[in-house]
Amino acid sequence: MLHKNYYVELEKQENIITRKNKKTEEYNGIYERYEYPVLTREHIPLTWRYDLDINDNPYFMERLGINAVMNSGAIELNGKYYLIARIEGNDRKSFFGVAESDNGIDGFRFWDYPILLEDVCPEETNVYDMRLTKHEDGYIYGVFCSESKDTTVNDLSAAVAAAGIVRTKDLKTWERLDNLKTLRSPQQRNVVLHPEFVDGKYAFYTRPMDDFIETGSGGGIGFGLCEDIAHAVIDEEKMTSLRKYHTITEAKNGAGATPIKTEKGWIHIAHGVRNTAAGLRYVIYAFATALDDPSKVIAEPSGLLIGPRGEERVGDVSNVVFTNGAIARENGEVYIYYASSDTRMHVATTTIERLMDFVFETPEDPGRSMECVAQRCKLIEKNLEILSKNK
Ligand code: M1P
Repeated sequence: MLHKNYYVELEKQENIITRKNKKTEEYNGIYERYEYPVLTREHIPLTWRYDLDINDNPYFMERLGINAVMNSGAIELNGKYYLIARIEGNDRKSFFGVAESDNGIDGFRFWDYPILLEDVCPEETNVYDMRLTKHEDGYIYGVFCSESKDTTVNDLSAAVAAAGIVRTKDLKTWERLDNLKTLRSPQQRNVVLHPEFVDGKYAFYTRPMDDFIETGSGGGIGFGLCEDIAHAVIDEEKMTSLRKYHTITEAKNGAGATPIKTEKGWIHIAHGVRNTAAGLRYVIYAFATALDDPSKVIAEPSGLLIGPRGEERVGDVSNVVFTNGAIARENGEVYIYYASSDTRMHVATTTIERLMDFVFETPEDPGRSMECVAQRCKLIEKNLEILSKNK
């Protein structure tokens, strides 16, 4: 016999999972936002949280609760949409779980078990934020943050971030490879594997950091090549999208979704961070790099692509939107998956054509208020002329 509350909770969960998602009224011409998050802590199977044995759990208590579901890698495989979600337990430890949907905007359901990674680093305490790359070598790679305690300093909170690497062909069996070594950067987070070989080598977007939180001398998103993916070592890191004073990337930035190949260049959907009196504010921005040199920025539209709005602003780490996964379909549709405030997952939909138009036709940030106003006045002048002709 099962506890009666099991059936109550199961029905509530079923209602959330089967609820149809709908576009919000918000309009910007670039993408559509959706009413409901695509993944929340309520989507986590009851079997992961409760002990269903009525003798051992007579009050039907959550024994291993889940705090949040966020930053998810994304991939389309055999016509289905998959998110490799970052799931954070009540114990603060994150892990990964596969959620599957038929349409990418609702109906995401977790597989029976979370992913149990090979335990290869005894010092590794936490894992999170997996980026998925369908590489031209035939594997699907997952690159994630592998966090350990920094034992070199006398500070209980000090940590070291490195990039862990796994690979799979079916999202079921995962082979763990060596963590990425970047010889010139002490810490790494937000590392993304480029889907194609560059000069015959594996290419990574990196995020050099001096410290666990502060990027310090790290100037932005880096780029480096390595010969052997199973024992990945990067010596030199070139810079791609740079952090800039008084912009959305002033404090830090980091690669997000695996770059999307278009006829004009690789489109990157990344995150930028600035500091405020209320703490760090994370937004999502886009830029493009050259097809013949994926480290070279060729377009960087001004400002943010997605910023936290409404309920998205509030959560465990408020005022944050963060992406580490997007799906670009063969028919040109693009699904951008993003988490809000380190608490839940959302989707925004657009197309490759619209993204290209946004990235290549939106003017750049001129860098100073006066020049920004002048830029806006030029647009207004053009529009008033058009309106006067259309009276
Ligand atoms: O809390 C906001 C984000 O902080 C980190 O991003 P970054 O490395 O750029 O500071 C990540 O840990 C990310 O998981 C988190 O969402």
